[in-house]
Parts: sequence; structure tokens; C-alpha cells
Amino acid sequence: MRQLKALLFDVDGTLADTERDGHRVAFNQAFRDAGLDWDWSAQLYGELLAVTGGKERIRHYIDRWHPLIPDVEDLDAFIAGLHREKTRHYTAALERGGIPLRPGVLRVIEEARAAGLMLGIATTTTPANVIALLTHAIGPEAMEWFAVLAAGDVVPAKKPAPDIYTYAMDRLGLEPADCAALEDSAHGLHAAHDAGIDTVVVTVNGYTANQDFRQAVLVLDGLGEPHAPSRRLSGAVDFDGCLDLPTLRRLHARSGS
Ligand code: XBP
Ligand code: MG
Repeated sequence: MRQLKALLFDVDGTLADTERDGHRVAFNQAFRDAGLDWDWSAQLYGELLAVTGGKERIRHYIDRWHPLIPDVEDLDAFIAGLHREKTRHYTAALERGGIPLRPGVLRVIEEARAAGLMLGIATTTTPANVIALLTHAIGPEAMEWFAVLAAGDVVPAKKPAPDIYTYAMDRLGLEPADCAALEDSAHGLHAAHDAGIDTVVVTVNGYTANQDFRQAVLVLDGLGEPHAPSRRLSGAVDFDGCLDLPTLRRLHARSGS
């Protein structure tokens, strides 16, 4: 029987609810700092999430709504500068303890560590954002728990391309059949699935609730905690309201058979 050796975690939306009240707010702060009157509403941001990666998202917005920005000659440098400021605002918010982990995240991480599984991060976001989230939501020791931090521009093609997952597995020396991925979005699910990894969609939110998760082995509305169980939205496996390691192992063994 094949053995589950590693859990690969997405970050935004999966480890924490970072998009609407974290990344979006930081983008808007960076725009204001630069003297721009751009303001990404919660609804517009939901549409912009179709484009993964902050720099790519800003470029898409400019192409669509502000193709001519006065006094900007080097658009790449302009976008890079805005994004740097956005990252500064975002990490500062995390340092203030602004965004907690989702319920159940720490429990699953601790169960996996206790069982000797490897942990990895596979995300579109900037590495500094992941470090700030883990360091401030858990503690500095958390960075040592993850054997690979695959993030941001380390691969040119971001999710939904499978590259970031393939990169993470290469770094761990593992095959898709050794891993399970935990994701929150259709883009993330496609990335992991196309890399050959069984994926659990562990949470849905206002931005992802209507997405197509048919490729997932299990879809939940949260990881759940013993005192606050979550609901299974799809997937044929016994589930008692808490995603735990035995459940992940059952899913993994079944999919290889
Ligand atoms: C989510 C994303 C990221 C963040 C912004 O990534 O699409 O672009 O919204 O991060 P994931 P940056 O769900 O894979 O973690 O501005 O640092 O790119
Ligand atoms: Mg995500």
C-alpha cells in the first residue's frame, strides 16, 4: 500500500483567510502611498483573484482599467515598486498579529509532525509573506517545520500551472504518490491535481464557494476542530467533522488502489 509521506500546504485562503482583509487592504495602501486613486473593493478583488500573483494582478488591472498612467515610462519597474510597498504593508499587518491561522490548521500540522510526515509550502504569494504569517501566527520555530518553502517567483508560471507543486516535490525528493495537497481555490486545486497530487479542498469562502472542485478527493467548509466541526461538501469518505491524519491517510491509500 502506498504511504503518505508529505503534506503540501497552500497559504492564502488555506492556512489563513488573507485575501479580502489582508492582501486587498495592502494593495490599496500601496496605491494610496503612490498617489493613485485606485481602490479595489471586496467585490472587484474577487474578480481580480482570477489572476494569481500580486504583480500579475496589478498588471492585469492596469491593462484593463488604466492602460495609460501619466509619467510612467518603465511599467515593469512601476509595478515592482507598487508590489514591494504592498508586501511591506501586508507583512506589517501580519507582524501586528492581524491575521490568525484558520481553525484546525495548527492541529493538522502538529499531527503530521508527530507522525513524522514532511511538510511543505506551495504558494503563489511572496516568500516574505509566508515567513511573516508563520512566524507571527505560530512562532519563529514554525519555519523549521517546513522542509520546503516553494513560493512566489521561484517558478515563472504561477498557479493554476502545476510548476510550484512540481518544484516543491523536487526539493523534497518525493513523487506525487507520496504527497497530499491542501488547497482552497480552483486555481490551487488545478495546480496540485495537474502535478499529480491528490488534493483536499479544506475550506471555502465567499470568493471560492461557487468554484468547480470536482477534481478534489474531498471538499470541506473548514478543517474543523473537535469543539467546532466542519462540514463535508463532497467526497466519499467517512468524515466526523475534523480533518485528521487518519482521514488523509485513508483518502491517500484509497486513491492509489
Ligand atoms: C494567492 C495569490 C497571491 C496573493 C498575493 O496565492 O494569488 O497572489 O493574493 O500575493 P496562494 P503576492 O493561494 O497560492 O497562496 O502579492 O505576494 O503575489
Ligand atoms: Mg489559496
